[in-house]
Amino acid sequence: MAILETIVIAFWAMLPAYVPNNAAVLAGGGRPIDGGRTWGDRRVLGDGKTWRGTAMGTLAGVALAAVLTVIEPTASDALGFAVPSFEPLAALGLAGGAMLGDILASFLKRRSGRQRGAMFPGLDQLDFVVVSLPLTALLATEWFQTWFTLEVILVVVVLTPILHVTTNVIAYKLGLKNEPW
Ligand code: CTP
Ligand code: K
Ligand code: MG
Repeated sequence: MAILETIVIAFWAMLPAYVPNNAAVLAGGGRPIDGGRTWGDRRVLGDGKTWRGTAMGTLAGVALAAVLTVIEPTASDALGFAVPSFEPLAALGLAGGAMLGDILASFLKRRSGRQRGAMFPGLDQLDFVVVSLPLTALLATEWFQTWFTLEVILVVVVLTPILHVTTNVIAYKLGLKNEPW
């Protein structure tokens, strides 16, 4: 498979996992998931993980997967190779897994003494991949095996941190995010 083709497929397949974090930034606020609870002298998750942000982020990812599924035949035709359409469970695994990964990362940040908004290089850029891919493999196994070949997974692991850093710097410069990571 040509490298450019692999990159396009990887990006397309991951879009429902990329959008939730950004949507959560825009839609976040309100009641924190941990309800303000602490474990020891630290918060369990912190004020940066809210019910509204999580729900809207997941919804945005699933909605995008639906749109991509509608335009997939046209896109595949125009590209000259097939890009994925999304089964409902694949959409849920990618979007929900991305939010879950972000929440688990915050848990690890609090446990390791990092305040809300502190950076955790590596984890910040890949937390949502680490959970969304296994969850999707579990929920939509055949779909996952069809699209997430070893080549696609390798491209995802390289492409995701680059995209993550770029979008977060843009969001920070636009005043949408408090930190550029
Ligand atoms: N957000 C949210 N719910 C989520 C994820 C994000 O409401 N599940 C919103 C919050 O307003 C959060 C912002 O998006 O402050 C930025 O997200 P993120 O960088 O993940 O959170 P941080 O505030 O940096 O907190 P943490 O240190 O826990 O990552
Ligand atoms: K994060
Ligand atoms: Mg942050």
